[in-house]
Amino acid sequence: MAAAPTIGEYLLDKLYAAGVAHVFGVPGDYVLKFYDQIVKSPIQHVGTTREDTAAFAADGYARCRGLGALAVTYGVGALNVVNAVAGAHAESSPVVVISGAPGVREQREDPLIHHRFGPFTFQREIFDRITCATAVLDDPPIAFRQIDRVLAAAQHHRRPVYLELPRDVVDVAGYPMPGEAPVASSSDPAALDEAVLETVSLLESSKAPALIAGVEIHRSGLQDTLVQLVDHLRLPIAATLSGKSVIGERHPAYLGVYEGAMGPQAARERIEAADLLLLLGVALNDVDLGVYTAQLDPKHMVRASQGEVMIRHHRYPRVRLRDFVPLLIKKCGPQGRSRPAGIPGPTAAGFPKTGEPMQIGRLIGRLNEGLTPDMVVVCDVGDCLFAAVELRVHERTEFLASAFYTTMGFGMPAALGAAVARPDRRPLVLVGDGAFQMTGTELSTLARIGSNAIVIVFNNKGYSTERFILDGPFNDIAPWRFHAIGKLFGDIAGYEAATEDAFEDAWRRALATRDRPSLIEVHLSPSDPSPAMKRLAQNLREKVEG
Ligand SMILES: Cc1ncc(C[n+]2csc(CCOP(=O)(O)OP(=O)(O)O)c2C)c(N)n1
Ligand SMILES: [Mg+2]
Repeated sequence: MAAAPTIGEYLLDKLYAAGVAHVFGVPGDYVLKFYDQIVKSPIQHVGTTREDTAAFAADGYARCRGLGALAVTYGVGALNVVNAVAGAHAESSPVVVISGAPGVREQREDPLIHHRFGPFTFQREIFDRITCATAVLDDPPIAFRQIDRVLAAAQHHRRPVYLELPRDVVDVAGYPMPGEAPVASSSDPAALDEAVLETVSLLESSKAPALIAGVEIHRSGLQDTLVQLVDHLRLPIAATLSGKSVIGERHPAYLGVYEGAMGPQAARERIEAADLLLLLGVALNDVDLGVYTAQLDPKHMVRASQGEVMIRHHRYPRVRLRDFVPLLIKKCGPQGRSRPAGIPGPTAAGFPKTGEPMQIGRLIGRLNEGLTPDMVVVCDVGDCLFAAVELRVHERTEFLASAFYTTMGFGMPAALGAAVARPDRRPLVLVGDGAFQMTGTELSTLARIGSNAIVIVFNNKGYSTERFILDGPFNDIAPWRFHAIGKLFGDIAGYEAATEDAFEDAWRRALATRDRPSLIEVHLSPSDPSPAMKRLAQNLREKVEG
Protein backbone atom coordinates (compact mmCIF):
# COMPACT_ATOMS: atom_id res chain seq x y z
CA MET A 1 0.00 0.00 0.00
CA ALA A 2 1.36 3.44 -0.89
CA ALA A 3 2.34 5.56 2.11
CA ALA A 4 -0.14 8.33 2.98
CA PRO A 5 1.04 11.70 1.72
CA THR A 6 2.38 14.22 4.17
CA ILE A 7 0.16 17.11 5.21
CA GLY A 8 2.05 19.55 2.99
CA GLU A 9 1.91 17.18 0.00
CA TYR A 10 -1.80 16.59 0.48
CA LEU A 11 -2.46 20.33 0.50
CA LEU A 12 -0.45 20.78 -2.71
CA ASP A 13 -2.23 17.84 -4.39
CA LYS A 14 -5.62 19.30 -3.54
CA LEU A 15 -4.66 22.75 -4.77
CA TYR A 16 -3.34 21.35 -8.03
CA ALA A 17 -6.48 19.31 -8.55
CA ALA A 18 -8.50 22.51 -8.06
CA GLY A 19 -6.61 24.24 -10.90
CA VAL A 20 -3.93 26.04 -8.87
CA ALA A 21 -0.67 25.55 -10.77
CA HIS A 22 1.18 28.50 -9.18
CA VAL A 23 1.66 29.72 -5.61
CA PHE A 24 2.82 33.29 -5.00
CA GLY A 25 4.85 34.48 -2.03
CA VAL A 26 8.05 35.32 -0.17
CA PRO A 27 9.79 32.59 1.87
CA GLY A 28 10.71 32.72 5.57
CA ASP A 29 11.99 30.12 7.99
CA TYR A 30 8.54 29.09 9.25
CA VAL A 31 7.39 28.22 5.73
CA LEU A 32 10.64 26.98 4.16
CA LYS A 33 9.86 23.28 4.46
CA PHE A 34 6.57 23.84 2.66
CA TYR A 35 8.42 25.79 -0.03
CA ASP A 36 10.71 22.81 -0.47
CA GLN A 37 7.63 20.66 -1.04
CA ILE A 38 6.30 23.14 -3.60
CA VAL A 39 9.51 22.79 -5.60
CA LYS A 40 9.09 19.00 -5.61
CA SER A 41 5.42 19.23 -6.68
CA PRO A 42 3.91 20.08 -10.10
CA ILE A 43 3.02 23.50 -8.69
CA GLN A 44 5.34 26.40 -9.49
CA HIS A 45 6.35 29.04 -6.97
CA VAL A 46 6.26 32.65 -8.22
CA GLY A 47 8.38 34.92 -6.03
CA THR A 48 7.06 38.45 -5.48
CA THR A 49 8.75 41.52 -4.02
CA ARG A 50 6.34 41.74 -1.05
CA GLU A 51 3.68 39.60 0.56
CA ASP A 52 0.75 41.93 -0.13
CA THR A 53 1.59 41.83 -3.81
CA ALA A 54 1.59 38.02 -3.61
CA ALA A 55 -1.98 38.26 -2.31
CA PHE A 56 -3.03 40.73 -5.02
CA ALA A 57 -1.42 38.41 -7.60
CA ALA A 58 -3.29 35.41 -6.17
CA ASP A 59 -6.49 37.49 -6.36
CA GLY A 60 -5.87 38.30 -10.04
CA TYR A 61 -5.07 34.63 -10.65
CA ALA A 62 -8.27 33.52 -8.89
CA ARG A 63 -10.37 35.89 -11.02
CA CYS A 64 -8.92 34.27 -14.15
CA ARG A 65 -8.84 30.61 -13.03
CA GLY A 66 -11.33 30.18 -10.20
CA LEU A 67 -8.85 29.79 -7.30
CA GLY A 68 -5.50 31.36 -6.34
CA ALA A 69 -2.98 30.74 -3.56
CA LEU A 70 -0.08 32.31 -1.69
CA ALA A 71 2.32 30.98 0.91
CA VAL A 72 4.02 33.28 3.43
CA THR A 73 5.89 33.13 6.68
CA TYR A 74 4.39 33.72 10.12
CA GLY A 75 3.69 37.24 11.50
CA VAL A 76 5.76 39.52 9.27
CA GLY A 77 4.59 37.73 6.12
CA ALA A 78 1.01 36.93 7.02
CA LEU A 79 0.21 40.31 8.58
CA ASN A 80 1.53 41.97 5.44
CA VAL A 81 -1.29 40.44 3.38
CA VAL A 82 -4.23 41.61 5.49
CA ASN A 83 -5.34 44.51 3.27
CA ALA A 84 -5.10 42.52 0.05
CA VAL A 85 -7.00 39.57 1.56
CA ALA A 86 -9.67 41.89 2.97
CA GLY A 87 -10.02 43.21 -0.60
CA ALA A 88 -10.43 39.70 -1.98
CA HIS A 89 -13.04 39.06 0.70
CA ALA A 90 -14.95 42.24 -0.14
CA GLU A 91 -14.82 41.43 -3.84
CA SER A 92 -15.59 37.68 -3.60
CA SER A 93 -12.32 36.38 -4.92
CA PRO A 94 -11.32 32.92 -3.61
CA VAL A 95 -7.71 33.18 -2.43
CA VAL A 96 -6.05 30.49 -0.27
CA VAL A 97 -3.68 32.05 2.29
CA ILE A 98 -1.14 29.51 3.57
CA SER A 99 0.94 30.76 6.46
CA GLY A 100 3.84 28.87 7.99
CA ALA A 101 4.01 28.97 11.80
CA PRO A 102 6.27 27.94 14.67
CA GLY A 103 6.09 24.19 15.23
CA VAL A 104 3.47 22.65 17.54
CA ARG A 105 6.20 21.57 19.96
CA GLU A 106 7.86 24.99 19.83
CA GLN A 107 4.54 26.70 20.58
CA ARG A 108 3.81 24.44 23.55
CA GLU A 109 6.82 25.75 25.39
CA ASP A 110 5.53 29.29 24.80
CA PRO A 111 8.88 30.78 23.88
CA LEU A 112 9.64 34.36 22.84
CA ILE A 113 10.64 33.49 19.30
CA HIS A 114 11.06 35.84 16.36
CA HIS A 115 8.02 37.18 14.44
CA ARG A 116 5.83 36.54 17.51
CA PHE A 117 3.49 39.44 18.27
CA GLY A 118 1.17 38.03 20.95
CA PRO A 119 -0.48 34.73 21.81
CA PHE A 120 -0.06 32.20 19.01
CA THR A 121 -3.83 32.24 18.41
CA PHE A 122 -3.88 35.92 17.34
CA GLN A 123 -2.95 35.45 13.72
CA ARG A 124 -5.76 33.02 12.99
CA GLU A 125 -8.21 35.27 14.86
CA ILE A 126 -7.27 38.18 12.57
CA PHE A 127 -7.85 36.07 9.46
CA ASP A 128 -11.12 34.74 10.85
CA ARG A 129 -12.58 38.21 10.20
CA ILE A 130 -11.55 38.46 6.55
CA THR A 131 -11.95 34.92 5.26
CA CYS A 132 -14.84 32.46 5.08
CA ALA A 133 -12.99 29.52 6.70
CA THR A 134 -9.77 29.03 8.67
CA ALA A 135 -7.87 26.07 10.12
CA VAL A 136 -4.67 25.53 12.07
CA LEU A 137 -3.23 22.21 10.91
CA ASP A 138 -1.75 21.28 14.27
CA ASP A 139 -3.45 17.89 14.68
CA PRO A 140 -2.30 15.39 12.02
CA PRO A 141 -5.20 12.92 12.38
CA ILE A 142 -7.71 15.53 11.22
CA ALA A 143 -5.52 17.68 8.96
CA PHE A 144 -6.70 16.20 5.64
CA ARG A 145 -10.30 16.79 6.59
CA GLN A 146 -9.53 20.36 7.62
CA ILE A 147 -7.86 20.98 4.27
CA ASP A 148 -10.85 19.55 2.37
CA ARG A 149 -13.31 21.62 4.38
CA VAL A 150 -11.42 24.89 3.96
CA LEU A 151 -10.76 24.51 0.23
CA ALA A 152 -14.39 23.52 -0.37
CA ALA A 153 -15.50 26.66 1.49
CA ALA A 154 -13.31 28.87 -0.74
CA GLN A 155 -14.85 27.37 -3.85
CA HIS A 156 -18.39 27.38 -2.56
CA HIS A 157 -18.48 30.89 -1.05
CA ARG A 158 -16.01 32.41 -3.55
CA ARG A 159 -14.11 34.07 -0.68
CA PRO A 160 -10.58 33.80 0.76
CA VAL A 161 -9.62 31.10 3.29
CA TYR A 162 -6.72 30.71 5.70
CA LEU A 163 -4.60 27.64 6.50
CA GLU A 164 -1.87 27.77 9.17
CA LEU A 165 0.83 25.19 8.82
CA PRO A 166 3.12 24.71 11.85
CA ARG A 167 6.56 23.86 10.52
CA ASP A 168 6.86 20.53 12.32
CA VAL A 169 3.69 19.06 10.75
CA VAL A 170 4.48 19.86 7.10
CA ASP A 171 6.15 16.54 6.49
CA VAL A 172 4.17 14.43 8.93
CA ALA A 173 2.03 11.80 7.21
CA GLY A 174 -1.70 12.53 7.42
CA TYR A 175 -4.59 10.14 7.94
CA PRO A 176 -6.85 9.58 4.98
CA MET A 177 -10.46 9.74 6.10
CA PRO A 178 -13.72 9.56 4.21
CA GLY A 179 -14.65 13.11 3.22
CA GLU A 180 -17.76 14.81 4.49
CA ALA A 181 -20.55 15.00 1.94
CA PRO A 182 -20.71 18.58 0.68
CA VAL A 183 -23.75 20.44 1.97
CA ALA A 184 -26.01 20.85 -1.04
CA SER A 185 -27.59 24.26 -1.23
CA SER A 186 -30.37 24.15 -3.73
CA SER A 187 -33.36 26.29 -4.58
CA ASP A 188 -36.81 25.65 -3.17
CA PRO A 189 -38.44 24.24 -6.37
CA ALA A 190 -41.87 25.79 -5.75
CA ALA A 191 -40.40 29.23 -5.02
CA LEU A 192 -38.13 28.96 -8.06
CA ASP A 193 -41.04 28.11 -10.38
CA GLU A 194 -43.20 30.89 -9.05
CA ALA A 195 -40.42 33.50 -9.24
CA VAL A 196 -39.65 32.53 -12.84
CA LEU A 197 -43.32 32.53 -13.92
CA GLU A 198 -43.91 35.93 -12.39
CA THR A 199 -40.82 37.30 -14.15
CA VAL A 200 -41.93 35.82 -17.49
CA SER A 201 -45.32 37.48 -17.23
CA LEU A 202 -43.71 40.84 -16.39
CA LEU A 203 -41.34 40.48 -19.33
CA GLU A 204 -44.20 39.67 -21.69
CA SER A 205 -46.14 42.75 -20.73
CA SER A 206 -43.21 45.18 -20.74
CA LYS A 207 -42.39 47.39 -23.70
CA ALA A 208 -38.81 48.40 -22.94
CA PRO A 209 -37.14 45.94 -20.58
CA ALA A 210 -33.40 46.07 -19.86
CA LEU A 211 -30.87 44.11 -17.86
CA ILE A 212 -28.06 45.04 -15.49
CA ALA A 213 -25.55 42.28 -14.75
CA GLY A 214 -23.25 42.33 -11.74
CA VAL A 215 -20.25 40.67 -10.22
CA GLU A 216 -22.10 37.62 -8.87
CA ILE A 217 -22.54 36.39 -12.46
CA HIS A 218 -18.74 36.21 -12.73
CA ARG A 219 -18.35 34.47 -9.41
CA SER A 220 -21.12 31.94 -10.13
CA GLY A 221 -19.65 31.09 -13.54
CA LEU A 222 -22.88 32.10 -15.32
CA GLN A 223 -21.33 34.19 -18.08
CA ASP A 224 -22.36 31.89 -20.95
CA THR A 225 -25.88 31.55 -19.58
CA LEU A 226 -26.10 35.33 -19.37
CA VAL A 227 -25.25 35.71 -23.07
CA GLN A 228 -27.91 33.11 -23.93
CA LEU A 229 -30.45 35.06 -21.90
CA VAL A 230 -29.58 38.38 -23.53
CA ASP A 231 -29.80 36.87 -27.02
CA HIS A 232 -32.96 34.90 -26.31
CA LEU A 233 -34.88 37.75 -24.68
CA ARG A 234 -33.40 40.45 -26.90
CA LEU A 235 -32.55 42.65 -23.97
CA PRO A 236 -30.15 45.57 -23.92
CA ILE A 237 -27.58 44.92 -21.19
CA ALA A 238 -25.44 47.12 -18.95
CA ALA A 239 -22.86 45.95 -16.40
CA THR A 240 -22.13 47.37 -12.97
CA LEU A 241 -18.62 48.71 -12.38
CA SER A 242 -17.62 45.82 -10.13
CA GLY A 243 -19.16 43.45 -12.67
CA LYS A 244 -17.50 45.11 -15.65
CA SER A 245 -16.61 42.55 -18.36
CA VAL A 246 -19.22 40.11 -17.08
CA ILE A 247 -20.21 40.00 -20.74
CA GLY A 248 -17.86 40.61 -23.67
CA GLU A 249 -18.19 44.37 -24.10
CA ARG A 250 -18.37 44.23 -27.86
CA HIS A 251 -21.67 42.34 -27.70
CA PRO A 252 -24.15 44.15 -30.02
CA ALA A 253 -26.68 44.72 -27.19
CA TYR A 254 -24.13 46.11 -24.70
CA LEU A 255 -24.84 49.60 -23.38
CA GLY A 256 -21.76 50.10 -21.16
CA VAL A 257 -21.39 50.43 -17.40
CA TYR A 258 -24.39 51.69 -15.46
CA GLU A 259 -23.31 53.68 -12.44
CA GLY A 260 -26.05 56.24 -11.83
CA ALA A 261 -24.89 59.81 -12.31
CA MET A 262 -21.24 58.69 -12.15
CA GLY A 263 -21.34 56.59 -15.31
CA PRO A 264 -21.72 57.34 -19.02
CA GLN A 265 -24.85 59.36 -19.68
CA ALA A 266 -26.12 57.40 -22.69
CA ALA A 267 -26.20 54.10 -20.77
CA ARG A 268 -27.87 55.83 -17.86
CA GLU A 269 -30.68 57.17 -20.03
CA ARG A 270 -31.42 53.77 -21.55
CA ILE A 271 -31.41 51.98 -18.19
CA GLU A 272 -33.44 54.55 -16.29
CA ALA A 273 -36.06 54.69 -19.09
CA ALA A 274 -36.68 50.91 -18.93
CA ASP A 275 -40.17 49.87 -17.83
CA LEU A 276 -38.82 46.59 -16.44
CA LEU A 277 -35.32 46.10 -15.13
CA LEU A 278 -33.74 42.72 -14.50
CA LEU A 279 -30.86 43.00 -12.03
CA LEU A 280 -28.86 39.79 -12.10
CA GLY A 281 -26.11 39.24 -9.52
CA VAL A 282 -25.86 42.93 -8.69
CA ALA A 283 -24.38 43.94 -5.31
CA LEU A 284 -26.13 47.13 -4.23
CA ASN A 285 -22.97 48.93 -3.05
CA ASP A 286 -22.21 52.65 -3.33
CA VAL A 287 -19.71 52.22 -6.15
CA ASP A 288 -22.09 50.28 -8.37
CA LEU A 289 -24.91 52.67 -7.60
CA GLY A 290 -22.78 55.72 -8.37
CA VAL A 291 -22.54 56.87 -4.73
CA TYR A 292 -26.29 56.25 -4.55
CA THR A 293 -27.15 58.49 -7.48
CA ALA A 294 -28.75 55.55 -9.30
CA GLN A 295 -32.43 56.07 -9.97
CA LEU A 296 -33.87 52.60 -10.12
CA ASP A 297 -37.48 52.17 -9.16
CA PRO A 298 -38.19 48.94 -7.21
CA LYS A 299 -41.72 49.01 -8.70
CA HIS A 300 -40.23 48.02 -12.07
CA MET A 301 -37.54 45.71 -10.86
CA VAL A 302 -36.73 42.00 -10.66
CA ARG A 303 -33.55 41.43 -8.67
CA ALA A 304 -31.96 37.97 -8.52
CA SER A 305 -28.91 37.53 -6.34
CA GLN A 306 -27.02 34.48 -5.10
CA GLY A 307 -29.68 33.31 -2.62
CA GLU A 308 -32.96 35.10 -3.34
CA VAL A 309 -35.14 36.84 -5.89
CA MET A 310 -36.93 40.12 -5.20
CA ILE A 311 -39.78 41.05 -7.52
CA ARG A 312 -41.03 44.55 -7.00
CA HIS A 313 -41.76 44.69 -3.26
CA HIS A 314 -41.89 40.99 -2.46
CA ARG A 315 -39.23 38.40 -1.97
CA TYR A 316 -38.62 34.75 -2.85
CA PRO A 317 -36.08 33.34 -0.42
CA ARG A 318 -34.07 30.22 -1.31
CA VAL A 319 -34.01 30.85 -5.03
CA ARG A 320 -30.48 30.67 -6.34
CA LEU A 321 -29.21 32.81 -9.18
CA ARG A 322 -27.69 29.76 -10.85
CA ASP A 323 -31.10 28.04 -10.99
CA PHE A 324 -33.13 31.16 -11.77
CA VAL A 325 -31.32 32.31 -14.93
CA PRO A 326 -31.39 28.97 -16.86
CA LEU A 327 -35.04 28.37 -15.97
CA LEU A 328 -35.95 31.85 -17.12
CA ILE A 329 -34.42 31.09 -20.53
CA LYS A 330 -36.38 27.84 -20.69
CA LYS A 331 -39.73 29.28 -19.67
CA CYS A 332 -39.65 32.48 -21.70
CA GLY A 333 -40.89 32.01 -25.24
CA PRO A 334 -39.16 33.80 -28.13
CA GLN A 335 -39.76 37.51 -27.74
CA GLY A 336 -41.30 39.51 -30.54
CA ARG A 337 -39.07 42.49 -29.85
CA SER A 338 -36.53 43.70 -32.40
CA ARG A 339 -32.87 43.33 -31.50
CA PRO A 340 -31.76 46.15 -29.20
CA ALA A 341 -28.98 48.45 -30.31
CA GLY A 342 -25.96 48.73 -28.05
CA ILE A 343 -23.89 51.87 -27.43
CA PRO A 344 -20.41 51.92 -28.99
CA GLY A 345 -17.28 52.66 -26.94
CA PRO A 346 -15.15 55.83 -27.08
CA THR A 347 -12.91 56.79 -29.99
CA ALA A 348 -10.22 59.42 -30.54
CA ALA A 349 -10.91 60.96 -33.93
CA GLY A 350 -7.82 62.02 -35.87
CA PHE A 351 -5.39 60.58 -33.31
CA PRO A 352 -2.46 61.40 -33.27
CA LYS A 353 -2.52 65.17 -33.65
CA THR A 354 1.11 66.17 -33.83
CA GLY A 355 2.29 68.23 -30.87
CA GLU A 356 -1.10 67.99 -29.12
CA PRO A 357 -0.67 67.41 -25.34
CA MET A 358 -2.10 64.12 -24.10
CA GLN A 359 -5.58 64.30 -22.57
CA ILE A 360 -7.19 61.56 -20.56
CA GLY A 361 -10.35 61.34 -22.69
CA ARG A 362 -8.41 60.93 -25.94
CA LEU A 363 -6.02 58.48 -24.30
CA ILE A 364 -8.97 56.24 -23.39
CA GLY A 365 -10.45 56.62 -26.89
CA ARG A 366 -7.15 55.59 -28.45
CA LEU A 367 -6.73 52.66 -26.08
CA ASN A 368 -10.27 51.51 -26.85
CA GLU A 369 -9.51 51.53 -30.57
CA GLY A 370 -6.24 49.68 -29.94
CA LEU A 371 -7.55 46.93 -27.63
CA THR A 372 -6.97 43.53 -29.16
CA PRO A 373 -8.91 40.34 -28.39
CA ASP A 374 -5.92 38.82 -26.57
CA MET A 375 -5.71 41.63 -23.99
CA VAL A 376 -6.83 41.51 -20.39
CA VAL A 377 -7.13 45.01 -18.92
CA VAL A 378 -5.98 45.28 -15.30
CA CYS A 379 -6.75 48.58 -13.69
CA ASP A 380 -5.68 50.25 -10.45
CA VAL A 381 -7.84 52.84 -8.67
CA GLY A 382 -7.65 56.58 -9.39
CA ASP A 383 -8.58 58.41 -12.55
CA CYS A 384 -7.42 55.51 -14.71
CA LEU A 385 -10.32 53.49 -13.28
CA PHE A 386 -12.91 56.25 -13.69
CA ALA A 387 -11.82 56.77 -17.27
CA ALA A 388 -11.51 53.05 -18.06
CA VAL A 389 -15.21 52.55 -17.30
CA GLU A 390 -15.77 53.50 -20.94
CA LEU A 391 -13.37 50.92 -22.42
CA ARG A 392 -14.90 47.97 -24.23
CA VAL A 393 -12.90 44.79 -23.64
CA HIS A 394 -13.40 42.08 -26.23
CA GLU A 395 -14.07 39.01 -24.17
CA ARG A 396 -15.65 38.44 -20.82
CA THR A 397 -13.59 38.55 -17.59
CA GLU A 398 -11.00 40.67 -19.27
CA PHE A 399 -11.29 43.66 -17.00
CA LEU A 400 -9.86 43.17 -13.52
CA ALA A 401 -10.00 45.89 -10.88
CA SER A 402 -10.55 46.46 -7.19
CA ALA A 403 -13.61 48.39 -8.26
CA PHE A 404 -15.59 48.10 -5.03
CA TYR A 405 -12.95 47.79 -2.27
CA THR A 406 -10.83 50.28 -4.25
CA THR A 407 -7.44 49.55 -2.79
CA MET A 408 -4.54 51.29 -4.46
CA GLY A 409 -1.75 48.91 -5.41
CA PHE A 410 -3.98 46.21 -6.93
CA GLY A 411 -3.09 46.77 -10.59
CA MET A 412 0.55 45.76 -11.11
CA PRO A 413 0.48 42.60 -8.95
CA ALA A 414 -2.96 41.51 -10.19
CA ALA A 415 -1.52 41.82 -13.71
CA LEU A 416 1.24 39.44 -12.62
CA GLY A 417 -1.44 37.01 -11.42
CA ALA A 418 -3.30 37.31 -14.73
CA ALA A 419 -0.10 36.89 -16.77
CA VAL A 420 0.74 33.67 -14.93
CA ALA A 421 -2.85 32.37 -14.96
CA ARG A 422 -3.44 33.07 -18.63
CA PRO A 423 -0.19 33.07 -20.58
CA ASP A 424 -2.24 33.34 -23.79
CA ARG A 425 -3.38 36.80 -22.74
CA ARG A 426 -1.50 40.08 -22.76
CA PRO A 427 -2.04 42.29 -19.69
CA LEU A 428 -2.72 45.95 -20.40
CA VAL A 429 -2.18 47.64 -17.04
CA LEU A 430 -3.66 51.07 -16.33
CA VAL A 431 -2.16 52.63 -13.21
CA GLY A 432 -1.73 56.07 -11.65
CA ASP A 433 1.63 57.50 -10.65
CA GLY A 434 0.67 57.21 -6.97
CA ALA A 435 -0.55 53.62 -7.14
CA PHE A 436 2.52 52.60 -9.15
CA GLN A 437 4.70 53.91 -6.34
CA MET A 438 2.98 51.44 -3.99
CA THR A 439 3.32 48.10 -5.80
CA GLY A 440 4.99 48.86 -9.13
CA THR A 441 7.87 46.59 -8.06
CA GLU A 442 5.89 43.69 -9.51
CA LEU A 443 6.82 45.05 -12.94
CA SER A 444 10.24 43.57 -12.20
CA THR A 445 8.59 40.17 -11.62
CA LEU A 446 6.75 40.56 -14.93
CA ALA A 447 10.13 41.29 -16.55
CA ARG A 448 11.62 38.26 -14.81
CA ILE A 449 9.01 35.94 -16.32
CA GLY A 450 9.35 37.58 -19.74
CA SER A 451 5.75 38.85 -19.86
CA ASN A 452 4.64 41.00 -22.79
CA ALA A 453 2.52 43.23 -20.51
CA ILE A 454 1.98 46.85 -21.52
CA VAL A 455 1.81 49.27 -18.59
CA ILE A 456 0.34 52.74 -19.02
CA VAL A 457 1.27 55.05 -16.14
CA PHE A 458 -1.20 57.93 -15.87
CA ASN A 459 1.24 60.54 -14.52
CA ASN A 460 -0.87 63.46 -13.32
CA LYS A 461 1.64 64.52 -10.65
CA GLY A 462 0.18 63.12 -7.46
CA TYR A 463 -3.03 61.92 -5.87
CA SER A 464 -5.48 63.61 -8.24
CA THR A 465 -8.55 61.80 -6.96
CA GLU A 466 -7.90 63.23 -3.50
CA ARG A 467 -6.95 66.63 -4.92
CA PHE A 468 -10.40 66.94 -6.44
CA ILE A 469 -12.04 66.20 -3.10
CA LEU A 470 -9.77 68.30 -0.88
CA ASP A 471 -6.36 69.56 -1.99
CA GLY A 472 -3.25 70.18 0.07
CA PRO A 473 0.47 69.39 0.06
CA PHE A 474 -0.38 65.85 1.22
CA ASN A 475 -1.48 65.05 -2.34
CA ASP A 476 1.97 65.72 -3.82
CA ILE A 477 4.29 62.79 -4.43
CA ALA A 478 7.94 62.39 -5.43
CA PRO A 479 8.41 62.87 -9.18
CA TRP A 480 9.66 59.51 -10.50
CA ARG A 481 11.11 58.94 -13.94
CA PHE A 482 8.80 56.02 -14.59
CA HIS A 483 9.93 55.47 -18.17
CA ALA A 484 13.50 54.87 -16.96
CA ILE A 485 12.43 52.05 -14.63
CA GLY A 486 14.16 49.38 -16.72
CA LYS A 487 17.54 50.62 -15.45
CA LEU A 488 16.71 49.17 -12.06
CA PHE A 489 13.95 46.64 -12.66
CA GLY A 490 15.25 44.54 -15.53
CA ASP A 491 14.52 44.16 -19.22
CA ILE A 492 11.67 46.61 -19.76
CA ALA A 493 11.06 48.88 -22.74
CA GLY A 494 10.28 52.34 -21.33
CA TYR A 495 8.68 55.28 -23.15
CA GLU A 496 7.60 58.77 -22.23
CA ALA A 497 4.66 60.46 -23.94
CA ALA A 498 3.65 64.08 -23.44
CA THR A 499 2.04 64.45 -26.88
CA GLU A 500 -0.26 62.37 -29.04
CA ASP A 501 2.39 61.61 -31.64
CA ALA A 502 4.85 60.46 -28.96
CA PHE A 503 2.15 58.21 -27.49
CA GLU A 504 1.27 56.75 -30.89
CA ASP A 505 4.88 55.90 -31.54
CA ALA A 506 5.32 54.32 -28.06
CA TRP A 507 2.07 52.36 -28.35
CA ARG A 508 3.02 50.88 -31.71
CA ARG A 509 6.44 49.89 -30.45
CA ALA A 510 4.97 48.38 -27.29
CA LEU A 511 2.51 46.32 -29.34
CA ALA A 512 5.37 44.98 -31.46
CA THR A 513 7.42 44.00 -28.37
CA ARG A 514 6.52 40.46 -27.39
CA ASP A 515 9.42 39.23 -25.27
CA ARG A 516 9.42 41.75 -22.39
CA PRO A 517 7.13 44.26 -20.71
CA SER A 518 6.72 47.80 -21.97
CA LEU A 519 5.91 50.85 -19.86
CA ILE A 520 4.53 54.07 -21.32
CA GLU A 521 4.59 57.03 -18.97
CA VAL A 522 1.86 59.40 -20.13
CA HIS A 523 2.11 62.97 -18.91
CA LEU A 524 -1.32 64.30 -18.09
CA SER A 525 -2.26 67.67 -16.72
CA PRO A 526 -3.30 67.59 -13.04
CA SER A 527 -6.21 69.78 -14.09
CA ASP A 528 -7.55 67.35 -16.73
CA PRO A 529 -9.66 64.85 -14.83
CA SER A 530 -12.02 62.46 -16.58
CA PRO A 531 -15.70 63.50 -16.57
CA ALA A 532 -16.47 60.59 -14.20
CA MET A 533 -13.87 61.80 -11.70
CA LYS A 534 -15.36 65.31 -11.79
CA ARG A 535 -18.79 63.91 -11.00
CA LEU A 536 -17.49 61.67 -8.22
CA ALA A 537 -15.30 64.32 -6.62
CA GLN A 538 -18.21 66.77 -6.51
CA ASN A 539 -20.26 64.17 -4.68
CA LEU A 540 -17.53 63.11 -2.25
CA ARG A 541 -16.55 66.73 -1.55
CA GLU A 542 -20.03 67.36 -0.28
CA LYS A 543 -19.70 64.33 2.02
CA VAL A 544 -16.20 65.26 3.33
CA GLU A 545 -17.27 68.85 3.99
CA GLY A 546 -20.48 67.63 5.62
C1 LIG B 1 -4.22 51.60 -0.19
C2 LIG B 1 -4.96 52.89 -0.41
N1 LIG B 1 -4.55 54.02 0.22
C3 LIG B 1 -5.21 55.20 0.01
C4 LIG B 1 -6.32 55.26 -0.80
C5 LIG B 1 -7.08 56.57 -1.01
N2 LIG B 1 -6.86 57.03 -2.41
C6 LIG B 1 -7.79 56.79 -3.37
S1 LIG B 1 -7.33 57.34 -4.87
C7 LIG B 1 -5.89 57.97 -4.26
C8 LIG B 1 -4.92 58.67 -5.16
C9 LIG B 1 -4.40 57.76 -6.23
O1 LIG B 1 -3.31 58.38 -6.88
P1 LIG B 1 -2.87 57.91 -8.30
O2 LIG B 1 -2.60 56.47 -8.32
O3 LIG B 1 -1.76 58.79 -8.75
O4 LIG B 1 -4.17 58.14 -9.19
P2 LIG B 1 -4.91 59.56 -9.50
O5 LIG B 1 -5.96 59.72 -8.48
O6 LIG B 1 -3.86 60.62 -9.44
O7 LIG B 1 -5.46 59.39 -10.87
C10 LIG B 1 -5.79 57.73 -2.89
C11 LIG B 1 -4.62 58.16 -2.06
C12 LIG B 1 -6.74 54.03 -1.39
N3 LIG B 1 -7.82 53.97 -2.16
N4 LIG B 1 -6.03 52.89 -1.21
MG1 LIG C 1 -1.85 60.46 -9.94
